[in-house]
Amino acid sequence: MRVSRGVTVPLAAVTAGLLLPALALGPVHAAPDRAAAPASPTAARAVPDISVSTVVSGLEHVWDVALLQPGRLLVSERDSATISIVARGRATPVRFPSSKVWVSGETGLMSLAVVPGTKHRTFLTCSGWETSDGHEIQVRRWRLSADGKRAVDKGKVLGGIPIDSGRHGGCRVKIDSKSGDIWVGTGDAATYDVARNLHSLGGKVLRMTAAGKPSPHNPWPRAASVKRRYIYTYGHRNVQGLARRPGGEMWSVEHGTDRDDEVNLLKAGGDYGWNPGPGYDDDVPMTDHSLPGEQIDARWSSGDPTIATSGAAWVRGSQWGDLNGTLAVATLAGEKLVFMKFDDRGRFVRMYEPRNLQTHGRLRSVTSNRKGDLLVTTDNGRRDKVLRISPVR
Ligand SMILES: [Ca+2]
Ligand SMILES: [Ca+2]
Repeated sequence: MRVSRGVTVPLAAVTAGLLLPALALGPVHAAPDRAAAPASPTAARAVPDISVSTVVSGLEHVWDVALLQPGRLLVSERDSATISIVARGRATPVRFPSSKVWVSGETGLMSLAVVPGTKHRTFLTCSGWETSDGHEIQVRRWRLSADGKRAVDKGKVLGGIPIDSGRHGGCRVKIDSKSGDIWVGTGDAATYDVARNLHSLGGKVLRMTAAGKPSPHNPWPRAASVKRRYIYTYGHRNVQGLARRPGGEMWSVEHGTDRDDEVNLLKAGGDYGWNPGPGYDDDVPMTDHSLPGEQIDARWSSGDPTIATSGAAWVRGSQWGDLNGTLAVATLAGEKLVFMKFDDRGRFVRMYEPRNLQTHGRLRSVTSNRKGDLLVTTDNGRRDKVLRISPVR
């Protein structure tokens, strides 16, 4: 079902309201904060004021944040291929063989995920990686020393994710806290024959067991092509965010071309319709229904222009008021954090854009902490930060 292809944010909200009047739970225009004129004072009061504080600053191209013990974070910086432990406002680099990380353009040291049940000692990275005959994207496993000063390489979890110039390297890794399954969102390497190619790991969402084997519940668990066994969904351009809705499905967030960023609800075996054709033609639709078979439309699309949607997390906790249960999405070109409300069936309802989350430049990743606060990374290139976003109680 085609839900919304709004051109601008308020229009998207209006469109959703027109299409789905019974589902417009508040004012149909985007009412980002108290400063916007509310159509319904009751609804406006249900959106809390939001406070922003700096967890750590002085970083460069912060890509991701993962939770260690309370008060401690693991943080990656893309271009310097740095992993740091952040505590009490200070970032202390972790020693590891960072010279093996392949850095170019959009690719470098990207996503992080701490493995549940390892006392916060084992974690995964998704990064560019030097190989004997070139470079690729790899998911690798690491073990932190007891003092946290170094990380021992525990080897490759999954390699062979393609990357060429460094453009469209993805890469998001998430671990299901219950099953231990590893999810990886990849980019298409800006190469035309990757995203729909079921023998390639690029332009996909992949799912593995905790041991790094293809999930036996994937759509093609016994495919002759081993790579195909890892695939959960395909036809993606450049997956930047993955977030499992509490009690529900995995969702992806990806970059559009010069239009149509997408938020997708993932269905096993689904084709999300990116096929840039010979020569890498960015003019084709982000979801091209003229392709053979069924293509699945985005649940939200930016329209024209893009805002470069990136990392995302579902917001948890009654302290968030109307924002509880929304998808918080970081945007790079848009330079803002937005909250997207979807109904129980995954249909877009409206967008909230708090004004004080529009003044921190490019935003890359969103992580929900144990209290339900959001940890957001900036990606401006210098003086980058990890921000804590919380509702004012
Ligand atoms: Ca698509
Ligand atoms: Ca079709």
